[in-house]
Amino acid sequence: MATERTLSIIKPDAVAKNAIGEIIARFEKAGLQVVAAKMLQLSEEKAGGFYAEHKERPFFKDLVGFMTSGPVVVQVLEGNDAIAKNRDLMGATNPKEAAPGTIRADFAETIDANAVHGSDSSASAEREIAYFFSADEICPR
Ligand code: RTP
Ligand code: MG
Repeated sequence: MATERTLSIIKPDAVAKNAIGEIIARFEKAGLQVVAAKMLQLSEEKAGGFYAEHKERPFFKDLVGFMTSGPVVVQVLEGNDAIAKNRDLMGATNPKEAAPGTIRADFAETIDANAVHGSDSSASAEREIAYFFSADEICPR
């Protein structure tokens, strides 16, 4: 297993629920380290650019509307197998299908407001980390 970095976003629903700490605790307990973090209010342009791969999908407008509905916390997580490990911790996109004990099962209500984002491949992780962080904002430990 290689050491990897992945981008995590705690979405507006989870921030509004005051669940930032509980979610980050799950990453840390699973052996992932936070090496960069910031809270942001995304603009439509920034959120739309982030989810550009979904631009033609019917849910795109709602997705951008949701992601700009309140502040988010973006983080870079580092650790062994970080990309897949984070996706496992998150659970399925639709919280109704997410395995018990996953973040989405425990904190999310709907497929639109599903608590967290995580990069889905090493290519996405590289793009998404650079989309939010400059090199000097990442602090390896
Ligand atoms: P994310 O990118 O946010 O980590 O979520 P994901 O990989 O599990 O799911 P993805 O397919 O990338 O979809 C991005 C977000 O769009 C919303 N979505 N809605 N109504 C629908 O059928 C539908 N499908 C996706 C979800 O909020 C998902 O997180
Ligand atoms: Mg995705």
